[in-house]
This record gives sequence, structure tokens and C-alpha cells, in this order.
Amino acid sequence: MSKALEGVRILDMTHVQSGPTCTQLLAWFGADVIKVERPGVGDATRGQLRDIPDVDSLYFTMLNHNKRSVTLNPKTEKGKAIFAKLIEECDVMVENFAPGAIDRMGFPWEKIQEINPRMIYASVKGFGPGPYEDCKVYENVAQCTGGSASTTGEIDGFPMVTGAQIGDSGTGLHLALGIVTALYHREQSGKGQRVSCAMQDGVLNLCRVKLRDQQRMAHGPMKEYPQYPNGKFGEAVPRAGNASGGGQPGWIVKCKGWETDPDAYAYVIAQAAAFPALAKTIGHEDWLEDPEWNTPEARLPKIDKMFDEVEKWTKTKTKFEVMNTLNPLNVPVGPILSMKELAEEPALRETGTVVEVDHPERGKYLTVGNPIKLSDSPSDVERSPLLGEHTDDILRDVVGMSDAEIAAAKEEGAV
Ligand code: CAO
Repeated sequence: MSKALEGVRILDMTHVQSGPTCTQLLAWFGADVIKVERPGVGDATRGQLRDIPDVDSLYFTMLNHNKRSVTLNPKTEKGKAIFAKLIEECDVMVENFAPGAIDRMGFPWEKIQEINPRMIYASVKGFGPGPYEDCKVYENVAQCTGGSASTTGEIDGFPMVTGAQIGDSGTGLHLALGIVTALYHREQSGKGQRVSCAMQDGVLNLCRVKLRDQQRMAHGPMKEYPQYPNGKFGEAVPRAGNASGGGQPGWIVKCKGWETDPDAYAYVIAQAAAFPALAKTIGHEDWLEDPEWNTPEARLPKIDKMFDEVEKWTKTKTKFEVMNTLNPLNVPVGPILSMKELAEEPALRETGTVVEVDHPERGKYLTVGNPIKLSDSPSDVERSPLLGEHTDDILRDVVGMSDAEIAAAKEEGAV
């Protein structure tokens, strides 16, 4: 079986998280991803949050699998010539430097197109065109400016960022889709094009339902929010704690052991269709005949009381017992799984979603593998490259340089 993106060559000028997430996905699907790094320095994340001295950090290794690393400084004379040749030989170029950095290297889009009209040039920036287009942006800035933080958190608390990297990895995912779409388009048009993703836009896209709610507010209170009917709505979509946000009420309830285990909780959704089964299980068969409880409308003003009753039952069961009891009854439910539990989960190991990888300097470590499964196109996880590990190979085989030319380029500090 061949890999889906075999034959696609990617000039990877990405660093930190958003760009590398994108090119790692493409590498998993079989693209030849050539990561260009500054000679002697490399992607800054190689040295960030290090757990083992002088060894590439997990931050770096977990975002740069299946890639090759070439060191190259396109700001030198020789480096520019090598870089131009790489642009000629690649199908896609991806970068997420601060605005203007690639232009300052001497390679604006017009020049890239001139060198290779089939090139797809993909960028992540913090913001799209507008007042903030020149800003540098990291994950939490994107979460705050994209609508996530203002809609996340305790009902009466301050805005909150989430652990999921929706600004970085989320935008990397968007960019990957833009790239394969442009590759598909190139099949017919024969031409490359620019693909741009702003982190603010990516986060807002993931917060789509909250912009929906902003408009719903004009037509009366949103009944699924915990502010209804006893609290207050302001002018903007409020934070809703752990309310499910959809049409079905949901909440996080304590499970057996919660006093000492910070993750002994489960999310329970009181979907109308499954309510009779839920009520019976928690010992509230009486609710089924009681007009105060037996319709979603009657329950709505006292959702908190309903979950208090659910919790009285869940506190007597472990989160897995809650899952195993309610799931067969069609009650939507999920245990709160810790990272430790996810790392140890056998089913995730079997599907390749959690993978153990061997690294020559750090030894074995766990990573998240490709979460997108294709039935006929396998995707294996291979360790990240050491800094410049493939410089000679790439200069020889892709750029077409002789050993003497490679030695001279090294001498000049171009690679
Ligand atoms: N050889 C020589 N120089 C190189 C090089 C190479 N191979 N690769 C990069 N550089 C240079 C660039 O040319 C640039 O120099 P100039 O500023 O002089 O033009 C510099 O290194 C990189 O600059 P940067 O401003 O991108 O890096 P930073 O660490 O200061 O900022 C970040 C990081 C992420 C805030 C910024 O890159 C950014 O806003 N990127 C876009 C948004 C983004 O992707 N954010 C998510 C990051 S993941 O959390």
C-alpha cells in the first residue's frame, strides 16, 4: 500500500507549534518534508522545556516526526542560491515566521512564484489583514482574540484558556486542509497558489457555535445556558461553566474517589430520549410520572438540582462504573480521563493514536500518532530528525550539489 501523499515534496520553514503540526500531518501521509533550520541553532523548541539535558525536547520531537532536517541560512549569498533551488524542487512551502520574515530573507511571494509557478505557499500568521496584521502571536493570544477565552470558564469567573492547543495545532490543521485543497486544484489548473491561515480566524472557526449564540441572544434568553432562568445575561455570549452548549443539558459530576483523585469525575448528558433510563438508574423512577420532572421544559429551570441528584448516584460509583452503567442505556457519558490514563489506554495503543517511538538520544517516549486514519494509505510514526541530520543528503540529492560544493557551503556558514 502506498502512502497518500507520496511524491509530494514540502519545503518546511516552520517552527514552534502551529506550522510543525501541519507539516507533521503531511509527513505522516507520506510527503517528503524537508525542515529547514538555522545552522547551529535550529527550531527554538529543540531546546525548550527540556526534560533531559542536551537532548531534543519532547516539545520538538512530538511535533516533527517523519521529517528530514537540513540546516540552511537563506540570508547568506550561497544560502539564497540553495534556497531558490529548493523552491524549484518542492511542491509546497510552509512557514509560520513573524509577518514579513520570509520577505526579509529576499523571497516574497512574487519571487517564489517566479522561481516555481506550481509552488503552493502556505503561511500561518496570528491575524489576517487588518489592524493587528503585524503582531507576533502565540497560542493563548489566539485563544483570547478568537473568542475562545471569553466564552470559556466559570459562570462568574474570569476568561479561561483551554489546554487543547486550538490556536496552534488547530490552525496547523486548517492549514493542512488548505494545502491539500490547493494541491488538488493544481491538478487541474497546473498553478500553485497562496494558502493563508490566521490563528484568530482558526480559533473563531472552532468557536462557530458561540457566534451563533451571539445572534440568538437578540431573540430572548438562551435556555440551555446556566444563566437561564435564575442568572443574568449581558450583551455578549457568557461563559457557561461545563454546560454542554447544545440542546441537551450536560454537566460534570463527581464520582467515587473525587475527594483525593482530581480526575474522578464524569460528564453526563441528560438527553431527553435517555432520561427515563437515567432517572431509573439514579433511583428517581418517581420523576417519570411527576409533571415537575417528566418533560425537558419542566426540568429546564432546575437543571442544577437534577444534576445534584445524578451526582448523589455517581459519587457511589467510579467514573468507569458510571460509564459502563449508563453507556449501555444510551445515556451519553464520558469519564474525565487524565493524561496518565490516556497514555496507558490499550485501545489507543492498538489504533496507533498513542505510539511509542525510539530516539537515538532520548530513548523511548510516547507520542500522539496520526489521528486521521485512511483505510488504504498507512501512516507510520518515525522519530524526529536531529538538527541537520539530512543536510548532506538533501544538498546532494535534491539540490544537486557535489561533495566539494557542500564542503564550501559549510565553510561559508550557509548550511
Ligand atoms: N536562517 C537564518 N535566519 C532564520 C532562519 C534560518 N534558517 N529561520 C528563521 N530565521 C530568522 C528569520 O528570518 C527571522 O529574522 P528577522 O526577524 O530578522 O527577519 C527570525 O529568524 C524568526 O523570527 P520570528 O520573529 O518568527 O521568531 P520569534 O521567535 O521572535 O517569534 C513567533 C515567534 C511564533 C511569535 C512568530 O514567529 C509568529 O508570530 N509567527 C506567526 C504566528 C505563529 O505561527 N504563532 C504560533 C507559534 S506556535 O506557538
